[in-house]
This record gives sequence, C-alpha cells and structure tokens, in this order.
Amino acid sequence: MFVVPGNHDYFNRISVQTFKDVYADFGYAEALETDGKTCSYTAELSEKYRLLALDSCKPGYGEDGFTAELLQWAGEQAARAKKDGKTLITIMHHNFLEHIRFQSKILPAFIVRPELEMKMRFLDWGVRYVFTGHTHAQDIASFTDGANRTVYDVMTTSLTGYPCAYRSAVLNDSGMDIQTHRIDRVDLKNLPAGYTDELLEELQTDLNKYALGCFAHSFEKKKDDYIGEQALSSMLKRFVGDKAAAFLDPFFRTFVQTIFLPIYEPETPDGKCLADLSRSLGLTVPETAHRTVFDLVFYFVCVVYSGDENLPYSDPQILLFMQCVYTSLYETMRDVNTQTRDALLRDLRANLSEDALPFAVSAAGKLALGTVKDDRLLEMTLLMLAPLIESFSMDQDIPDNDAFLPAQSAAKQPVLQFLRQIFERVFAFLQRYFAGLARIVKKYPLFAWN
Ligand SMILES: [Ca+2]
Ligand SMILES: [Ca+2]
Ligand SMILES: [Fe+2]
Repeated sequence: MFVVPGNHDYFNRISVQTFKDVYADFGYAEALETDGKTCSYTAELSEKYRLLALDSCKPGYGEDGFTAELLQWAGEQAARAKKDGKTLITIMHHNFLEHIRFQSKILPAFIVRPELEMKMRFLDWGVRYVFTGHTHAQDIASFTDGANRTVYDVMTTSLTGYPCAYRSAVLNDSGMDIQTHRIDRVDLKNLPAGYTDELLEELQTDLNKYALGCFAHSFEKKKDDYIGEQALSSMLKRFVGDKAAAFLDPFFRTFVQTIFLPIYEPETPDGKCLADLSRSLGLTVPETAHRTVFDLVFYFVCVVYSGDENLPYSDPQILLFMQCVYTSLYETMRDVNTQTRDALLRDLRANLSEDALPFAVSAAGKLALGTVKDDRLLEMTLLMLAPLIESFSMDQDIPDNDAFLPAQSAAKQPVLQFLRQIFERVFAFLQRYFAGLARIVKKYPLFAWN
C-alpha cells in the first residue's frame, strides 16, 4: 500500500519527517528516492511501472503547495525512470485537470495552480495516469495536446464521505481498466463510543443513506462558504471582474434569500414562496421533490459527486434554478436605471465568452424560462448561470466511474482522413496509369506479353 498526504494529514504541528515515520510501512521504507523537503517519493510497482507519489500540499492550507523545486525534483525522477526503462504512474492529492468546467474559477483551491504547466510536464515525462482526490468526487478527466499525447486525471472520492467509493485499476499493455466500488457497511466493533442505536442500525443497513445524511448536514453547516453572498460574489468576480461583480452585490443578497424560500407554499400566511414570485412574473414553476432551491443546489452537488452526471438543459430542476435567479434579478433590478443595466449587460457579455458557454446562446437556454417580459434580464440570467450550468449539468468527457483508459491514443481523425485522401489519390493515379498502359498495350501490340 502506498500513501501520499492530503491537506488534512499534516499541519504545522506534524512535520514532513513525522509523516514519513508514521507511514514508513506505506511507501517511505521501500521508497527508491524520497524528496527531503516534502513527502514525495518514488517506488517500484512492477518490472515496467514505477510510482511517482507527489506531495502537492501546503501545510495548513487547502490550496496546493507546488513549488518550482518540487517540479524540478519530479523532473529528475522522470529522467531517471526513462533511463531505467520504467513508466511512471502518479498519485497526488490535488487535482491537476479541471473536473468540472471552470473548476479553477469555481473551486480554485482544488486544482494545482500551474495547471497548464503541469499538463505539459506530465506529458513530457511520459505520465499517462494520475490519481487524485481532494474534491471528494468521482470523475475522470483527460487532456490531449496537439501532438496527440493524452494524460488522465482519475479523481476518487473520500472513503468516509458520500458516495463512499473506491476504485480498482487493472493495468496491462493495452490500457487501464477502472472499476468503481462502493462501501456498503462498516465494521461496528471498530467505532468509538457515542453512536445511538438508530445510527448504528443505519450504518449497518444503509451506509450510503447515512453518508448522504452526513453530507447534507455538513453542506447546511457550511452553506455560507459555498453559496453565501460573499462566496458567490467573489466567484463572479473571478469570471467578470470586480466592477461588474460589484453592481451585482444587491442581487446576491436577494438571491441568497430566495434560495431558502419554500418553493411551492409559503410557511406562514404572510410569508413568500418562489412559486408566487414566479407567477407574478408570468412564469410557472415546474414540479420537483425539492422543498427549497438550496435543497436543489445540494442535489446538483450530489449528482456531480457521484459522477457520470447527465442533466439535459431542459431538466425541470435546471429550469427551477433559472427561475430563482431570474426572479431575484427582477427584484433587484426593478429600481436600477436602464443605463446601469445596459452597462452591466455589456460587462457580462464582454467577460463571459459566449463560445465557451453554449448554454447561454442555445435555443434551449433561451426557451427554458418560457416567455419573459424582460429580454435584458433573460440574457443576464443566461450569462450568469451558464458557467454553473455548463459545469454541473453534463459531463461530456470520459465516463467517471467505470472506464477503460487506453495506453495509446487512437490516431486523430484528421490524420486518418489525410492518410485516406493520400491513399485515394495514389490509388486513382495508379488506376489511370494502368488504364493508360493497357490502352498503349492495345495500340502497340509490340509491348504485349505473350
Ligand atoms: Ca463528472
Ligand atoms: Ca468526466
Ligand atoms: Fe483535501
């Protein structure tokens, strides 16, 4: 068994050396080479493969701690592996490819900062498979460069958090076969005291339900970190810049309130609900099982965590989320003058490239809300939501749970087409040549074989 530290494994009070001592039997004792400054090491996996375990952490922080020195050390290991005729397989805590679109803007602390540089380095080092964690979600992503070299980032969830999955990977010359398995029960005798009978029962009969309950609880507890006014506003800043985002601060205040409104029925006789707000704007809320839009957001997160997410743009839950944004924008922008609105829309258009956001310009996106009176607000809603919808609704990359990752990239289609074209031309030329030759032969019997 080989380990590599995550950001919660060693803080300032636990040194790099302590970690290596504690986990001596899990990589460090049999390491081929160990980095002195971090917990990175290499170890032999088989005759053909060597492990490159990279410590991507910055003690005491959630974000990555990759340094130029560590990259250099890893480069030296890659050179040595090449000399020794070994192929490297990498494990590290932080993701190095985006697992949802715009991950470096939406969740910047989960991906290594020198993202592009890392991609190129791994390709140059001949690394094809990298296993990562940190985000606690199931996803496989890939990157292929212009020379048709591919590297995969296989991200796996935490064992102790929803969806409690682990992977098996079988590697041979043709590629890596990845299967996902879920833990469905735990050994109760190793649990500390303090669990109620009810919890023990659930742990034993339905671990997944138990884990989902814990996840919902912690999501609720940390709601301000994920979808609080501050969190949303600073996320938008990373997309559209400070000026446009500042205009939208009142919107976030309203939006965060609307998220927690009941969707269908007010809780008190003079309370509000999303259905009433939408109805006053001529919209009908679709039916879902969710009580609030906050519950809906949690549902989207669970879908992405489990992997293989596939929510079409027309899904009623996406529509509901759009209505929540639209009604909040309507509330906030009612008293804002046309000039300011136009300036804001210009900023949004300029900063959110429409090419990168097919949802914002798709007919499905425009129609999803139904007929709305205010076209400007519709466009704002689409532009602001597109990055999130693009990121959380559909995964068009590699399957996330069970996948076969080939060892060699298939020849690129354009290359194949080019070769076929050349072949066809040569073939056509030969045909003409032999047809001509046959005519000559007929004309001048001297040339005929007999
Ligand atoms: Ca995914
Ligand atoms: Ca994927
Ligand atoms: Fe982590």
